[in-house]
Amino acid sequence: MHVVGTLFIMKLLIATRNPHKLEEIREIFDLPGLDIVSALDYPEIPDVVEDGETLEANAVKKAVTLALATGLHALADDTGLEVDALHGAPGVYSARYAGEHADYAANNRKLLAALNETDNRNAQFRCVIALAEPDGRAQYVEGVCRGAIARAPRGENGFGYDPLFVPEGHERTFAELASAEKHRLSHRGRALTEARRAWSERLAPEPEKPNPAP
Ligand code: ITT
Repeated sequence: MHVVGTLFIMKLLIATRNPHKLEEIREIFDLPGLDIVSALDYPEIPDVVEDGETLEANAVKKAVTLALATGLHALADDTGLEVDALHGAPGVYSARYAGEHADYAANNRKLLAALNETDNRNAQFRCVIALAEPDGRAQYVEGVCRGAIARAPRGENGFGYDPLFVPEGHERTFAELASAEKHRLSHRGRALTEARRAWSERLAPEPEKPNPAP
C-alpha cells in the first residue's frame, strides 16, 4: 500500500483472464483508492486449473494461487448457470459445457438442445467471489440471480449465456439490457455488493493519519 494525497491506494488483483468478466468487475467494484490489475497483467503466471467440484473451491483456488504468486490481495469470481430441469447443470462446468474449448455460441446451442423437450425453463446464475490475502488466507461470498432460459438467443450485450437468460420479473435477456441494468440485478452485482459489505475494512481506503507532533 502507498499514499497518494490523502488516500491510501491498495492494489487489488482480479484473478481472471476473461476480459468480459474483468470489465464487469471493474464497472461494479470501482471503489475509491483501489488500483485494479488482473491476471492479464501477469502473463508469466500459468493459468489456474479449475479442477474443483464446486464454484467455491475454484474461486478460492484462483484467488489464493494469484495472491501467493504476486504478494497482492487477489479477488476471484467463479460463476455457474444452474438449470433446474438439468439438476443444476451446467453449474461448475458452465465454461466448458459443450467441450473443453467450446465457445459461447456452442454452449448456448447445447443448452437449448438440452431443454428442447421441457417447459421448465427456470434457472439461476450463481457467482462466488473469493478474496485472498497475500499470505493465502481466503474468504468467499456469493450472489444469486433467478430467471429463465429463453427459447432462442436475443441481444448483443454481455457475454456467455447472457443472450439466453431472462432475469426474474423481466422480459428482456441480460444481453438486451444495458450493462448498468444487468449489474443492478445480476449474480455478479449482488456478490460484489456483499463483498464490499463484508470486506469494506480490508478494501476501503483509509484517510491519511495526521503526522505525530515532532
Ligand atoms: P476465469 O476463470 O478466468 O475467471 P472463465 O470464463 O473460465 O474465466 P468461469 O470459470 O467462472 O470463468 O466460467 C463461467 C462461464 O459461465 C463463463 O465462461 C461464461 O460462459 C458463463 N458466465 C459467467 N458469468 C456470466 C455472466 O455474467 N453472464 C453470462 N454467462 C456467464
